[in-house]
Amino acid sequence: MPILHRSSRARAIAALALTASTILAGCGSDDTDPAPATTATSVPGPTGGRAEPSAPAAAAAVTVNVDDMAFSPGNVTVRVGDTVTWTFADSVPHSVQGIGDKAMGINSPILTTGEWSYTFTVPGEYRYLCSLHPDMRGTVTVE
Ligand SMILES: [Cu+2]
Repeated sequence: MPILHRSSRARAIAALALTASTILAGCGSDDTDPAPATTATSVPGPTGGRAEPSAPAAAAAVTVNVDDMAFSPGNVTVRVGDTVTWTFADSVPHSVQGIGDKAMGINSPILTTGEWSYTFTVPGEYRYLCSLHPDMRGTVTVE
């Protein structure tokens, strides 16, 4: 028992000493350079690679025309991070509405003119239709 007491007390003293030295070191570096260390940790690795969805360099814009009661091209293939823009130019209004849970975010207003964009961040196949003309369908494949 006394041995245990002694060792735990020694441990406590050691912990105190560590804490004290840490505080001292902290105080000392507060005046000098804590900011550069923080900045260094937040810098992302330069070798991101293709798997990084946040790499904006490869992002592309793809346009789908909404005209003559059809989406054209009806099937487009994009890469993660790419934005698809639907351009509405028909004499009747249309919309772009995703099919299924996965495509829930694809949900444009009903438009006759103008455009609507959606950026794809998750790979997969996204099917969509026009809510007013369900025969109008298209697919976006995200690689
Ligand atoms: Cu339509």
